[in-house]
This record gives sequence, structure tokens and C-alpha cells, in this order.
Amino acid sequence: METLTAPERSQHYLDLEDRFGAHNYHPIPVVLTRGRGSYLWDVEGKQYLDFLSAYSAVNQGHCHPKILDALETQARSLTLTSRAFYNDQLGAYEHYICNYFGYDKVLPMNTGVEAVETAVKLCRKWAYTRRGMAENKARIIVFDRNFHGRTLLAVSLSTDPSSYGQFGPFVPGFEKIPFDNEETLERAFAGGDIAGLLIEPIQGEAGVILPGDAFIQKCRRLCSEHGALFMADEIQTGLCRTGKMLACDYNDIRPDVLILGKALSGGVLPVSAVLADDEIMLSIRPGEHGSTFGGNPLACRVAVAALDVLKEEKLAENAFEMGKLFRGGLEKLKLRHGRIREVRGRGLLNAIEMDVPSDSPVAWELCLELANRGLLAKPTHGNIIRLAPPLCISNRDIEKALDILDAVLSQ
Ligand code: IF1
Repeated sequence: METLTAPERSQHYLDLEDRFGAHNYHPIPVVLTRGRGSYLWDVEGKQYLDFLSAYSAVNQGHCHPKILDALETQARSLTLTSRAFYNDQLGAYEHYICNYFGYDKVLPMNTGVEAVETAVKLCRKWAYTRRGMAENKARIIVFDRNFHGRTLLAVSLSTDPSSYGQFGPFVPGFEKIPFDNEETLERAFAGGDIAGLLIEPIQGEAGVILPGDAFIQKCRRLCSEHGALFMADEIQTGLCRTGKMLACDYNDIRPDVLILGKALSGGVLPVSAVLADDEIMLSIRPGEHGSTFGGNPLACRVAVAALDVLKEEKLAENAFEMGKLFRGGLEKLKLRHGRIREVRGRGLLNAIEMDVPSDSPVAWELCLELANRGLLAKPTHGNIIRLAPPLCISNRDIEKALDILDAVLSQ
């Protein structure tokens, strides 16, 4: 490999993935080999500021030493027992995370979408066994332009043809209504048999869409009034990303079911979780749900370290302050360049919407140029660029990112 010159070196990896990997992604053509904190390096030795954070899975920064220590230590003693037996890590983790978020119990899973699936199963089981709803009649409210993952259940909830197209038939029992519209929300509840409501407190994939405070509070209130479960998918918005521990904290909302993933492991391995109180969680009985790796000792040890780091390093506070600084700079760029239609976000979950049609190639081209100048980001839809660095980012690096954005937008 030493003989390859720079472009060929990267091309070698692109060719391997093209030849032997499924074509289910269209990545930005950079080949990364090392990460630390807010930085990534590619195989050419080029350094980047990471403004995607693996879609908010590395909130704590890449390869956080404390999280890696937990991984290494546990990996040398016991990685997996399955739930056929007990182990000395799971109970300690369950105790820790239930106290951390204030719930009676946790059901540990692996990927985010598995946690979403778990929440939906829990909601239905609870509706039939605790609320006496007629079997197979449970309906769950979901919102237009949601993103909850890629399984057949998750795409059954989706209103995006690129997510659900030609994957039918779909899972029934969901009421899809507009996000941030109080009238359609009230009508959906009036339809009856509503067992739950599943919401992203900020819609990430849709392009960092924030609902009005009144709307999300009304979701909470109507769930309470109709005896339906308010289920918050905080897989992307949670764990300090929006400047508070949970995005729901901005409205003092306590979800009945809290769904976490991604940064729950600091990006080290898949760890997700569903938290709820006994009345809900105990509606699933032994043998009715689970997963081979769910709650494995390695994941438990890593998750405790990842959650520790969020508090020890005050990452919510830093996300809040750096987010304010970043959006202030983006608003200046909007005035200076006029090509930005809107700046949106909370904490360090931000996006710029360009003043071009949603099927335009502009956002992609901008991201290629940003990469050339050392900033990694990826468009969500043709005209929106999500900008979400690790929460440990410094103000100096926020300023550096703004300078790079300014230079690219000036071109
Ligand atoms: C990909 C999107 C983001 C999520 C929310 C559940 C899941 C996700 C709110 C499922 C996952 C990831 C998936 C990833 C890209 C990324 C993404 F663009 F796909 F939509 F972040 F916005 N709920 N989102 O954001 O979690 O099963 O993936 O662990 O490549 O598909 P997962």
C-alpha cells in the first residue's frame, strides 16, 4: 500500500466497498482511519472537523479515553452471557441508568430501531393487558416526515417514499398526522383506540424541524387525558445533543416511554434502551421479548462510562453555549450570503436550509467542498445540511467551522 499515491490510496477503499459492499448508501468520498474528540483523519493524513458525529452517536467525541478504558477492561473479562444467565454488569447498569433518568425500569437493546420496535411492542402489550383495549385494535399516532429507523416496522411509520417504497406490505395500526398541527392532533385522539404517540422531540432526518412548544405540550396533555403513552424517540436528540440532557426537558415533559440509542455508548458499540415505569414495563412478561446482545456486559460497562462522561464533562452545558455561538455565526452567514433560507436548531443539533429546491444537488456539492476544506457534514434532503459536531467541541473549532462555511458559501 505504501506505493499508492494519495488519491489512489482512498480510491482503493472506495473500489473495495463498491465491489463487495451492498450499495445501500451514497457516502461522501472520504476514507477515514482515525478519530479523536471533534477530529477525524483520512487515509491521506488529512484532518477534518466532524460535523456529523455519526448522526449524534459520538456526542462524547471520537474514541473517548474513559469509554475505551471501560471497553478494554470489560472485554478482557466477559463480553456476552446472553440473558439465559445473570452477570455482574447488567444489574449495576440497570440501577445506574434508571436513577440517571428517573424511571423504574429499563429494557436494554442494541440498535436504535430495536428500541423503537421494543417501545411499540410495549405500548401495544400495555394497552391490551393493562388498559383492556380490544386485541389488535391499538393505534399509535406518528408524525409526517418522521424517522425511526429502517426495519419494516419503522418504514411502516414513514411518510418518505425513499424509506418505505417497494418494501410493502406494511405493519398496520398507525395514525400518521402532520407534525406541529394541533387540530389534526386533536382529531386523531378523537378517533379512539389510541394506545400511544411516538414523537421525535426534534425531527432530525426531516431536517432539524422543531415543533412549537404548545404543540408538544398538547401531545403530552392529550396522551394523559386519553390514557395513551407519550413515547419520545430521543435516539438522536437525547444525551445532551440539544443543550439539555433530553430534548423533552425544554418543555419539562416526562415521557411515559423514553427511547435512547447512539451516544448511549459514545459511538463505541451499539447500545440502546427503553425506559418506563413498572405499570408499563411489567406488561411484558419473561420470554415475551429480548435480544441475544441486549444488555451484554460489554455494553453495560461502556454505557455507564458514556453516561458518566456526559455529566462529568458538562456536555449539555457546552452544547447549549456552543450551539448559541454557532447559530449566531450561521445567522451572520445568512445575512452575508443570502443563499441560506433558514438556520434551525437547538444546542448542537443544527441545520441550514439552502434557498434551492429540495431535489437540488447544491447541498451535496457544498458538502464536497466543505470536505475539501476540512469540515465533514452530509446533506439531509437536497437543500438541507445538518451540522452537528461532537458536544466536546471548543469555541475555537466552532469559529473555524464558521470560517470554512463562509469560504465555501463565498465561492
Ligand atoms: C442510517 C437518518 C439520522 C434516528 C431516530 C431511530 C433511529 C435513528 C430519531 C434508528 C437513526 C440514523 C440512521 C442512519 C442515519 C441516521 C439518521 F438520516 F437515517 F435519519 F440520524 F437522522 N430514531 N438515525 O435518527 O437508529 O437503528 O440506526 O441505530 O444510516 O440509516 P439505528
